[in-house]
Amino acid sequence: MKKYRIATLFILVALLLVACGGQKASNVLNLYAWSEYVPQGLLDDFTAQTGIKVNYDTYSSNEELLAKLQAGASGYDVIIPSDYTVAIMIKQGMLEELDHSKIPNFVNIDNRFTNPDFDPGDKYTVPYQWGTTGLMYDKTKVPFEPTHWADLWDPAFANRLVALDDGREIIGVVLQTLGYDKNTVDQAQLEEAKQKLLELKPNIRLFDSDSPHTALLNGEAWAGITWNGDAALAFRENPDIVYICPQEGCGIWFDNLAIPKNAPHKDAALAFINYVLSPKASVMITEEFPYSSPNTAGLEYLKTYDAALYQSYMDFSGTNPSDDFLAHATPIRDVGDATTLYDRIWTEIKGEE
Ligand code: SPD
Repeated sequence: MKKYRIATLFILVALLLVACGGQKASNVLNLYAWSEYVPQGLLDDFTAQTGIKVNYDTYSSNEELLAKLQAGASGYDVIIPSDYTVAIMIKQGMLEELDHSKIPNFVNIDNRFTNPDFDPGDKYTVPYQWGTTGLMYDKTKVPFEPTHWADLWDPAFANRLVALDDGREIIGVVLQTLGYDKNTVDQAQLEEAKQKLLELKPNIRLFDSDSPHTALLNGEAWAGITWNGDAALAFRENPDIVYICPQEGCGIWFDNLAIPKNAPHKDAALAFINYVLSPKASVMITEEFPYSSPNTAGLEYLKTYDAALYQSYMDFSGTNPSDDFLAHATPIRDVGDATTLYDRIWTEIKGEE
């Protein structure tokens, strides 16, 4: 009789496992994402809804993310790479294909941001936030109104600039200042950019990609090369902050949710990605980290949830850039083997600190 009961129990457990696809549902998710980018409230709400605990580990650049995964870090379930890094990761087989049947909230994404050139068919990624890389300044501090990147070389900015701690972004800005393609692979142009960047260094007080707006707000810096979301955060605190796309052209980028190859908790990763694409999560993101949102349903929800916040999102050049603003915005691209050249130049520039 006892043997019979054990056998029955064994069969029941086996049936349950088959019903669950042969795997136990994950109760943990390891997120590796940009610092200052995913609200803690969002993570807590996801945990409350699903019982899945989220561990949030951070990076400050695409290069840091890529290097860590290429070095073999394997415990992560969800990452947020930008456009050109997605292209590299797809090329190197570093991403899992997404099961779109588990991401019904994908319909919330504005179709201007689906099927991007770096991931045709949205096979590996879904949009998280997008934005620009522009020039932010405090109009009460700067001695003249900057309109060009070239203005940042003015001695009036000595030790008064904050710059992103991001080689591709900053070398890209210098290439744009020189009138070159920001994705050039021409060695002579890159060497010239390095010299030009060395000339800017006396004006750079600090490199900071995590919270560059802090230096503007506390008066340490008067202007900076920064992402739109940092400018929006600064503008919320201080309406004298201005954010422009300089006449040589600014940057444009698209950050995306993705699952690294062999992620240990793929079911939790898909549940998380679907949750992040919900209108509620989208509003939490825009409230705390106001980059530009690709989520139409989220922006629609924001209108009724917080009309004042929606209006400030719509009115600010950083969050809702006009066509004019974007006319000369250029994305960073995968430059293949020339990446090592960009990396070397950046290391040498930083080594000068
Ligand atoms: N603090 C989060 C910043 C995220 C910015 N991602 C943009 C990368 C563009 N190269």
